[in-house]
Amino acid sequence: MNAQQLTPPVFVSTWSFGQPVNDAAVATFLRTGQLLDAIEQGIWVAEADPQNATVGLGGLPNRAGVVQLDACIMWGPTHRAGSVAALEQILHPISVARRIMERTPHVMLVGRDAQQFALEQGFELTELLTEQRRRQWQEWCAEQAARSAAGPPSHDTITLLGLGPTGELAGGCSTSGRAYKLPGRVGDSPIIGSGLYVDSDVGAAGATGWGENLMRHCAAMQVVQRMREGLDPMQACRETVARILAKDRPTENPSVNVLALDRHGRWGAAGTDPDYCCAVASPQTSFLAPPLRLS
Ligand code: SD4
Repeated sequence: MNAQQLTPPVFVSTWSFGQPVNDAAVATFLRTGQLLDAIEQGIWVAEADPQNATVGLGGLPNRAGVVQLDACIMWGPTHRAGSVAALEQILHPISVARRIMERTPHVMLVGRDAQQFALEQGFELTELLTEQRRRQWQEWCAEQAARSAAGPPSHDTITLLGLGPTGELAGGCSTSGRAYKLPGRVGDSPIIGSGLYVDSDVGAAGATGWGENLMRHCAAMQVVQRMREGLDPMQACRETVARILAKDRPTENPSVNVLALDRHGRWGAAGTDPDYCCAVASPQTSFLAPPLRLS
């Protein structure tokens, strides 16, 4: 499959639930003309959806029954970034990440101190563990008592990349992380260069899947680096996943999935999850596309 190209503004995001996220991003961009607003408000859609078990409200909790969220945002033109990890009881971690980027000299805040920062910035506490997820967690706990081996974890992240008409690039990423993770565990998603990387000279890339298998390889940075060397986004994604597979020699699906958008409006995606797909949108079109599948 060859790389596709769209006229900006263009947005690409992970998984089928990326489609309403993209649509919100396009609508926000048409209304405000601000790419960062489009990224932030697009991601709000996934964060506020209680049916989404892997992002924000209604995300599956850690093994102590607490929803801990990771998110980051990156603005290509200034190469600035903001990130938050293990954040509890805040509905929109992507917005906290943006405040960190725009209002502090830092890139990343974590845990209780990140929550305190959010409260000082006017965010409110929200219970993110829904009754449905509490029941699922309790069932998981009962199964763990009966069988000591852990079942397959669920993992999906919303990663949204955007290109504006003047060539500006931005990206954001938000997740509740691996279901039933150890308290305090942080995955790839808030790590700049692992879950997300944006370089306006080249393009943007993001990752989704098993964070431990993505962050050991700086997956997003690898994709951008390959685009810098001349590969198109689809080739850069394929080469990155292939390199990770070659290095790790996995015996089972390592859940390594990546997504890219370059400064010309070309996009690409590749991954190992059978149901991984990417959502693509501009004011003219909105569709789901199958990525290159590797195993
Ligand atoms: C993590 N990569 O915490 C994230 C979660 C995820 O799809 O699901 N990504 O490991």
